[in-house]
Amino acid sequence: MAVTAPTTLPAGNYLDPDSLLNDEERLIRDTVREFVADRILPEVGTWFEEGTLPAGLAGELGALGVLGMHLEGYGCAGTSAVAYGAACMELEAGDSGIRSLVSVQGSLAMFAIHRWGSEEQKQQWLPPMAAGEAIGCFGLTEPDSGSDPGSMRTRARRDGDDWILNGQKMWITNGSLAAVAVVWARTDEGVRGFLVPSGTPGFTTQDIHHKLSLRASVTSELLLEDVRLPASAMLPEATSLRGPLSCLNEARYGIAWGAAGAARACLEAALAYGLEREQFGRPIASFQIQQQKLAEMTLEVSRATLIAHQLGRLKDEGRLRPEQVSLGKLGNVDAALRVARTARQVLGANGITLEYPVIRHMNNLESVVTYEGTADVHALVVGQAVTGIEAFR
Ligand code: TGC
Ligand code: FAD
Repeated sequence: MAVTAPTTLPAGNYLDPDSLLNDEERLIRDTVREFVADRILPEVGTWFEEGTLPAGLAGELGALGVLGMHLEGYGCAGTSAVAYGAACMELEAGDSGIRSLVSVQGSLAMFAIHRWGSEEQKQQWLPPMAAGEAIGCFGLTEPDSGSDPGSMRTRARRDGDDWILNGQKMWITNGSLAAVAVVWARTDEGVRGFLVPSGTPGFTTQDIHHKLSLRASVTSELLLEDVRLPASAMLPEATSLRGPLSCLNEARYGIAWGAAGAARACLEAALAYGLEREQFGRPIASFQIQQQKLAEMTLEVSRATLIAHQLGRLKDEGRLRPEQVSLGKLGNVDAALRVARTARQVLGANGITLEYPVIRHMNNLESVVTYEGTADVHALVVGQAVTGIEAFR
């Protein structure tokens, strides 16, 4: 018979990272956690299985106040970076696909307009995007340009005052849902960004099916065939690859937090299961091998959470560097994948079903480790930062 004593520390808050949040950040975190518990967790297994998202979800996330929440003005809340990160953590504890919807909307599409757009573009698009009435997507990747976006083939050429766009974008989150696509294209003046409203003649989307990962998320191909846009559709301030890459920093920052949330959800599921499930007359959590797994998962979640907080603190102080974001994205997604794979084993056969969240997180994280810069790309960024030697080419 196992000897049991009261638990003394919560696995998901072992080093008390909650104490690093101020009152406002904790309130925002708690509000998002409650939304995830009430609205996402009861249904997300079904959305994942069916490969769908409810049509009104963006509006609900807008009402919750998480779309572009860290941006200032234009209907955005202007919260701290830590508050935004804490929200991402809770959303991804629900599902990476839901965090993706929020990341792409706020950190990629809205940030691109906020940082690089004209005043008219900001007035037109940001308020409805913050409310979730207009969804945005971000088209950088192409079939032959993933890790190396500088090799993009999508082209924009001037025709009088207009621009004509031709090309193809691939793997675009929210693509077919979007009222506006931020499309990056090569021009004679360098890489420029364009706002392409849905319904523009020559602009079509096609959803990508048969995904076994990030199923509660829409992923599409964007096709641009002689798409004519007025001069006012170009983001005036972005004049090189620096434009889109600066947006990626924002989304990667949210992912570093989000991955820690997915890991925490897997750890908590494994712990609850281990305490409940009995084999050989004892709860499986009473066996040393399982306790070692639980201890290692607790360590990974604690480390990832503290890394996320430190990135947030640096960001709020205006000192966060892209190379530091790369370390956070690399380390936290890797940790989350290891936690998810370990947790899945703790659940035995039950670990392969959607009755429990673990295999859903595990499969989702295979996308998270690939998008927004693969683990290899981020390792090379960190490698360059510490050696001074570029190893991409
Ligand atoms: P490189 O020559 O190094 O840089 C070109 C210009 O950009 C500047 N720069 C950055 N600026 C801001 N933030 C960053 N992270 C930056 N990285 C580079 C750089 O200073 C330079 O500026 P300038 O003014 O001198 O021209 O560019 P490179 O072609 O050698 O590429 C470097 C590399 C490999 C790191 C970059 O291409 C890269 O990050 N590749 C990965 C691509 C990627 O992450 N794609 C993501 C697409 S979006 C997505 O996946 C959404 S998923 C949905 C979700 O988020 O949930
Ligand atoms: P590749 O770049 O072809 O890489 C293949 C392999 O080669 C990887 O293991 C990579 O690490 C490795 N590799 C590449 N270069 C090097 C090198 N120099 N040294 C060593 N190894 C290297 N993109 C968008 O623009 N917008 C989106 O909204 C978006 N959403 C996405 C949603 C999902 C679900 C997924 C899966 C992807 C999404 N992407 C999006 C695309 C994503 O950003 C790319 O998949 C990613 O950048 C990697 O590109 P790739 O798939 O072409 O892989």
